[in-house]
Amino acid sequence: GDSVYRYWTFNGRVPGPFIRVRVGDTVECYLRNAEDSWMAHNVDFHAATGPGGGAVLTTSMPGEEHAFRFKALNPGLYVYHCAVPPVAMHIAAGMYGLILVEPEDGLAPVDKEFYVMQGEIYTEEPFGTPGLLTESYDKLLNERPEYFVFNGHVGALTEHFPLKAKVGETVRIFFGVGGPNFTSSFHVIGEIFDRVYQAASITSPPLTDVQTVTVPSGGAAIVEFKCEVPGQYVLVDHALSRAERGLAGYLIVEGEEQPDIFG
Ligand SMILES: [Cu+2]
Repeated sequence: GDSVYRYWTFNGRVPGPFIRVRVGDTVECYLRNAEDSWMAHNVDFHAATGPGGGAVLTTSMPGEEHAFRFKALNPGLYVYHCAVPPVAMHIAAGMYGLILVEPEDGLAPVDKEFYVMQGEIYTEEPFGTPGLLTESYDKLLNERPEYFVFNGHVGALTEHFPLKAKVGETVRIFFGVGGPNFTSSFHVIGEIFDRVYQAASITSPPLTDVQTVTVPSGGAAIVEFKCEVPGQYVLVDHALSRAERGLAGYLIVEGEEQPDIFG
């Protein structure tokens, strides 16, 4: 049977919605906490300049709505998350996402863009136990997750929604780590990142020809590469024990074999 985990979410999904604005934009955020919610929630945008990234201004008890606005001063790819204490619990429960602040001239065009976030799930039951899982506050505080996941659940980017591209296309992955605790060694097996915007700094020149990029909890990176050879590629955190706890995604590249490059 399936393992089931009761998430807390932004807009019913994990990660939360991908938000895309431009530097200089004023972002208006309305946070409404559902009537049947169990507790207060809020949102801290790492893209915001101001106390708590908006956490205090948006703190909402069940049934309440609060709004605030911020001017996006710095381009980049930023994490947002709930910041109600214990913050690690709200993040582990699924309350994280990414907001892209594009530079004045936007990002260079690519053929495909993807949104991938890494997170951890802490449960009383061991990895793979079927049925409704119980969150473990003890394992959370000891940083002993049972699950590591891309986009919210085991299999999200493998059997359910693999990334897809064609030979010759350029791919951009907006990669973030919700965490709450573990740094990712993000890698795509069989590919080399042509460009990496390390720490998601878009205003710095990208690194070129990179195998693995370190992405801290509460941080992000943008990676770009051309798909030259068809086949199945595997997104991983190269701390590969985590692959045994659910952390993997597929990029499926379709097209003609390229025996002069690989074969
Ligand atoms: Cu929350």
